[in-house]
Amino acid sequence: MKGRDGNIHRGRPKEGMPAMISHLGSSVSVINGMMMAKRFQGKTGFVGAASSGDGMTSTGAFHEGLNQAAVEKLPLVVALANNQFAYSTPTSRQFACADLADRAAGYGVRGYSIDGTDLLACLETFAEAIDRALNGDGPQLVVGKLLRLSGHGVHDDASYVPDEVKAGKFGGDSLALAREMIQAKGLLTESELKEMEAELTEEVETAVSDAQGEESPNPATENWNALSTGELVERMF
Ligand SMILES: Cc1ncc(C[n+]2csc(CCOP(=O)(O)OP(=O)(O)O)c2C)c(N)n1
Repeated sequence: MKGRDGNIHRGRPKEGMPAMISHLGSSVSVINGMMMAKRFQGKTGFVGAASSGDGMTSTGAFHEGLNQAAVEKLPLVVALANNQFAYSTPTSRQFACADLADRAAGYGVRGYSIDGTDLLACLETFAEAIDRALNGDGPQLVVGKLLRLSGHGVHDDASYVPDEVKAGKFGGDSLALAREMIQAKGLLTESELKEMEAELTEEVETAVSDAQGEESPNPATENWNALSTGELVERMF
């Protein structure tokens, strides 16, 4: 695929470029850092978004990140896809609470539990969560229940998913169900839907390609001052 820099990027980072092969648990802290930086710069009117799987919520990094976001009342919205399996581990071996959204209360965070295959429920819930985050309500944890219809990776045939789970309430294909709903409600015509899908695919591919085409940070020229200004550091030494 061709990035905005005109180069062809084939879905993998450039040679020698540090890459995060698994974001498991750490994405919340990265977003927190970006939001803290904006706060220090006096910026307002922004929301930070992080997405996670059910498995990621069992990592220490996720706990630390969400706790920090809650204490700092950061405008964070976490989209958590509970697809019932962390790789091949079923949720019964992953957490002991009745619903993953129950965890939110322990952090002092608002939790939402929704059917992740229901596009309208997702849109309404995220609109509310974003609004609350923007208006100073702190982090919002949205848990959507669904089923991963493929393996965790190309090497995984997902044969560990029982047939009754596939046939269960959340076993549908979210995209197919969204298309059906949009057409049943007459929200878009077939060709408008195809056009929108093509536009969104292009947008995502361009974003991935742009990110992969960016230069790595140069440690020698980066400003590493997190809590103080460069001016302050210069005055101290
Ligand atoms: C930092 C880190 N810790 C552990 C792993 C091993 N690991 C790979 S996938 C996975 C489970 C991921 O579960 P989930 O977040 O539910 O994603 P899904 O399997 O549904 O895609 C684990 C623990 C890893 N890749 N990286």
